[in-house]
Amino acid sequence: MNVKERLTDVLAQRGTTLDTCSNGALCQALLVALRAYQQELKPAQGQKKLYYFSAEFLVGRLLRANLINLGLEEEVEALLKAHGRSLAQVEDCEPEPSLGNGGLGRLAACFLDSIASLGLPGDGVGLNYHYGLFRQDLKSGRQVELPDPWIEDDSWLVDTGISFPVTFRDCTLQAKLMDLEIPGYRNGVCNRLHLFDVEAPAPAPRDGISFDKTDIAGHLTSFLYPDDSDEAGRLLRVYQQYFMVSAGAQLILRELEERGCSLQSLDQHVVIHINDTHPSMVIPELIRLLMERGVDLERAIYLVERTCAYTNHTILAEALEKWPVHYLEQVAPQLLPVIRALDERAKRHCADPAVAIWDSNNLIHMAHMDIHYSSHVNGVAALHTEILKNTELNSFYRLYPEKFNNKTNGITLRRWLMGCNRPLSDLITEAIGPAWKTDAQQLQNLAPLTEDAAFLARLTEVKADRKAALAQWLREKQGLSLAEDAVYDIQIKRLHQYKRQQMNALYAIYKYLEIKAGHLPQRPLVMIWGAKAAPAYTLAKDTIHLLLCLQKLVASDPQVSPWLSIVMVENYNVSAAEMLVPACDISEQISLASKEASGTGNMKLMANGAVTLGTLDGANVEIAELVGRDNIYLFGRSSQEVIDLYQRNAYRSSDYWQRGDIGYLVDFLLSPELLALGDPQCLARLYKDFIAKDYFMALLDLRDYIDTKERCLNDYEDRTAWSKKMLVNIAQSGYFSSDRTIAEYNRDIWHL
Ligand code: 26V
Repeated sequence: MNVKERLTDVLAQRGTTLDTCSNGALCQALLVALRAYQQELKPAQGQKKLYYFSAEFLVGRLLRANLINLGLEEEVEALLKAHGRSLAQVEDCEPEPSLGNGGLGRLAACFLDSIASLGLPGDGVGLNYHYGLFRQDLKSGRQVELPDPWIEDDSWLVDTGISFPVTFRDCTLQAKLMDLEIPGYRNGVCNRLHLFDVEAPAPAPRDGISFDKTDIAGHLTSFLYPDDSDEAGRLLRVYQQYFMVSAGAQLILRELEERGCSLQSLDQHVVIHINDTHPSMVIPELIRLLMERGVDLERAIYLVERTCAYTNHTILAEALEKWPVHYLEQVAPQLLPVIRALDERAKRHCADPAVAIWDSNNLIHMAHMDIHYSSHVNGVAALHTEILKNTELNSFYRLYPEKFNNKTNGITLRRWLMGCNRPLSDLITEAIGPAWKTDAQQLQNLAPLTEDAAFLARLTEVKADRKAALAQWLREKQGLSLAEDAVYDIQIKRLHQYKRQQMNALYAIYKYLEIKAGHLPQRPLVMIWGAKAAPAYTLAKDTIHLLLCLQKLVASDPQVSPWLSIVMVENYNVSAAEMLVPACDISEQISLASKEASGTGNMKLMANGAVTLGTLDGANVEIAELVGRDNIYLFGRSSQEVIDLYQRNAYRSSDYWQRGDIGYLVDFLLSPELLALGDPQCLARLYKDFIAKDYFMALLDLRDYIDTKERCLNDYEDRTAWSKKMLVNIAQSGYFSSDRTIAEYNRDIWHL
């Protein structure tokens, strides 16, 4: 049956037709039709199979991505069009599975796409959160968190009927295996994302996102790891982690047996990738399960170490998980003898307390366990890996230099160019043919077109169209009216001080005051932020408050509003990113150097023709090398200078505040204009943080940031020169295809 027959069949069963059904019903029918398609495809085969363990898979909407990979996008688009329907409107009815916080979870989703598209045998293992990350409403100047359900009667989830018992200290729960299918790009392969769920999930909390965190049986899979600001939240997180790894490890052993392989050859047939420390308990759990099946401890350790590989995604100390021993005692006491043995063995190898698994405060260092007992450890961009080796994990690097390697992150261009920006994708294909879709390095064939005036004009036109589409979307969603001939300056990522949204807010104040003083820009500037703040992260929420106050201040000032717009996008998620990324002119990648492990938004924006304004941090370093200094705007202190400042404890933000050229921007937080609009307590807290602490050194780089951004805006006015910069960025973005990243993981680590 072709897709048209399948779809009409499904609709007929539901008593409706392509001409009469609602967009929502059409969306569901398409989903059901595609699922049937996918179930006929085969998983990639091989001697060895990868299990990619991650607490987050931020897959986003699946309808268009699956249509693209199944090779059905154009056929379905034409079919819908023939009936006066639009795929864009239909896909808007699909609830987004927001099963991740940000970069780490989205990376895992891009990786699954590339693993399947390269035809590699590899499945994801994670949790089936019913509400994922909270939905963010912006009300009265504040973020309000609400549950965000995505599972409907028709969902992409396939109930496998398989379940595994997971035994906690106080109870045993069945882990039900629900799968999402992951089709490869037009290659007949369909791998799987295994999401474990509890059997009897509790209903959604009615009021916001608070719920009984001690109801483990009901709520274990309700939310993507909830608030860790209280003990019940942290404990629930340990329950989630153990549930995921125990069920995942049992699945691995079951499949090993089904393939007729012996436990003794585990490392020949299985590779386990540990995505950050959330799945780290898979190491002791798998050792425990092997021992239950008769393998002795030393042999089990040997096998598991050779099977596991670990990726580190951050150098921020507060983000490195350390669980108190009594949490593990409460959740899964059966792991403690194994962890004790692993720790003693590690201590025999090296007595340095800096590398202990079980420290003198009875904390278990998950990353330390990963490094001692994995065969490979990698960072996610060149600079990040160097910092791990030379600074953060130096003691480990000296112990195990051969384990450390770099794997620079990547993104799937199938979603982040073909999916979200068809006009650009088609323009590229018209110029260089379609081979770039499976071999992204071929985007470099665009480079000679920097001399082709007609092509550059079309590129500029596509960008203008995407900006108009974004403006239209924001008009419908948020009632905004944005100038379409403006420069679109965009910062989209989780809200965190190290990412320095607050520094960008100070630039907005600078621009506002300049305009008030009669220094008008050459064209309007639209500044856009999209960001969720962790529910208990006060300063992040204060920053959202500041941005919303500035949005109001500017919008209500007729002298300023023709020249400047400040926009906080509500509920920034993957679907919003798909609207924002194609429309961006200036990509804000302004983290404090050394703090952003890689960034992946930087890559998505670059591939869509945005020019980066950034620090030499994370993968920005590699972007700068690829595009050259003329096609990126760099500013700020280097990672080494920042690391030295921390080591010498030598940064005093008050020194910078006292300088006449930036202090007044901070002082504006307590101006009568802002105090009239905002909450004095929030604004004062931010103000005080800037002058008395500023741990992530926004004031250190502010002057350079303002000057560089002004230069960038000025350069934008040479429209031809700017369009060349856009094109160089697109042409060089092929390196950041996750196909390249995954090929490297496979070549150096997995050997599938
Ligand atoms: C976690 C937490 C949790 C506690 C509060 C503070 C905090 C700060 C950061 C994190 C990050 C956890 C790991 C993570 O998401 N890392 C991101 O991984 C991306 C994919 O490798 C990478 O591009 C981002 O640079 C990195 O921040």
